Parts: sequence; C-alpha cells; structure tokens
Amino acid sequence: MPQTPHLSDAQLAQFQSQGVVKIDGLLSLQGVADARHAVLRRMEALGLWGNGKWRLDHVERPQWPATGLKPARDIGHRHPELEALIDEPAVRIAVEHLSGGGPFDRKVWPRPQILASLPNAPPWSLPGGWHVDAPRLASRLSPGLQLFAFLEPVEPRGGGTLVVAGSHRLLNAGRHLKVKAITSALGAEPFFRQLFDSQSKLACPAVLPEGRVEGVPLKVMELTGQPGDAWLMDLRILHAAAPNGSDRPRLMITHRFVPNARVPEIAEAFGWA
Ligand SMILES: O=C(O)CCC(=O)C(=O)O
Repeated sequence: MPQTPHLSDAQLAQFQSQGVVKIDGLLSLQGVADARHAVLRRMEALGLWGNGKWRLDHVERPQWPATGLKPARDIGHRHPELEALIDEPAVRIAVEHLSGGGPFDRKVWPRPQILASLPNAPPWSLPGGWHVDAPRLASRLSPGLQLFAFLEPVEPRGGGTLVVAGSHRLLNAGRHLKVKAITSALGAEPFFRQLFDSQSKLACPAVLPEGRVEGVPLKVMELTGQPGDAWLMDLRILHAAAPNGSDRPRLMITHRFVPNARVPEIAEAFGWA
C-alpha cells in the first residue's frame, strides 16, 4: 500500500500557479509492475518485446508524427491492472486534494488510456497538435484533473507529453468556451502563434519556450519520470503529444478525473443534450 502522499506547500503553490505538478512515487511499484506486465504481454504478441528486452531491430522506424503503435488497437485500454492504478488510495487522495473532492464521473472518460510511441525521432522537435480536452466553464472552475504516469522511464526528449504550464489561468472570462475556440483564442497571442506555427518548429531546442500572456508566466514543460511517478494536470492546460527521441518505446498511462459536480456545466458548455 503506498503511503498517503503529502503534497508540500511548494507543490500546492506550483499547482496553483502552473496548473501541473509532479508527485514522485505516487503509484505503488507493484501496481505499476502489474500494469506494465499486462502491456508487455501485448508487446510480446506484436514481436516488440521478448526475453526481457525490447526487440525493435526488425521494425521500420516510424517518423514523427507516426508513432508506430495504435494503443487502442495494439494494446487495448481494458486491462484491470491499469484500472487498478487509478483507484489506488494515494492517487485518490492526491486527486481529491487538488480538485476539491470527488466522487468522479466514469461516463465521459470511463477508464485510463495507454499512451505509447516507438522511437520516432531524431531529430526531436517541438510538435504541433496543441489542444485541450475540456471546455472553459462560465463558473471559471476547473473541469477536473488529468493524471499522467509512467510504466517505463521517460527521459527528456523521450516522448513525454508537453504542456504549457500556466495556460490554465488564461481565458477564464466567465463564459463557456469549447475546445476549438480555446485554441483559436490562444493562437491570437504571439507566444502561442509561434508555438503553433509549424514553420518555426526548431529541431532539438536546447531550452523549451517560455513567455508571458496577460501577465501570466507560461512555460513549455515536458512530462518525464520513472515508473511510479505521476503528474497531475488541470484539464484547462494546453498540451501536445511529442516525438520520442530515445531508443526505447514510451509507455505512459493517462486518466481524466472529472468531479460529478462539474459534469452538468461541461455538458452545457459542449452543448450535449
Ligand atoms: O502524450 C500523448 O501521447 C498525448 C496525450 C494527450 O494529448 C492527451 O492525453 O490528451
């Protein structure tokens, strides 16, 4: 049983200001090992894993944005070992602490998803595809939290999701905004216009972009970590999948925690019946 995570004052302050925080060792190592085994069984069936090693030599290297794997088709998301991770007590406590409390909806996003990519770079470059998965709410409240966790080590430039820390503080103007309206409003700002501009994609930038919009400091950050580590992200944060410049597959899981109390407003914002 993992220890109850204690979020330090610095972590809480970081979550407030940046909308994303890393919690080392949030998931139990046994739980992660079980989930990793479930995924590796599928990788073995695909010929990508065997005798305790990755077997990528016979596979043509995909080129970003191709990832070489379709997790839903090749691995499947319905694994009890994966679902067990999001129900671990330490995860629940951290998510409830940061989101203001459960219970959480399981209809919109019923189970965790695998995020997987084979090595598909160099050169590593800033990606396109920046998006959010939830609307801005007229109440200005956060729609919920997204968990990202690692089944395999993910080092810098190793395919970890990229996020624009601080972006949750923008566009909370007291009216609903759907996801396309959010990216197009952000794209009117020079910082985001440059980030979204595929012509300006720098191969292997030494430093990830930083900027300021409406007085809010913004910073592109890469979600990296070791098995068991997790990041919790406000669902308002702009984010994108990234190339995998390492020599090993990237294996992460993600899950979106939406408090039941937020669902009616999200449904209204999206225009669901
Ligand atoms: O890291 C990835 O593959 C992208 C994750 C993502 O965009 C999402 O979960 O919404």
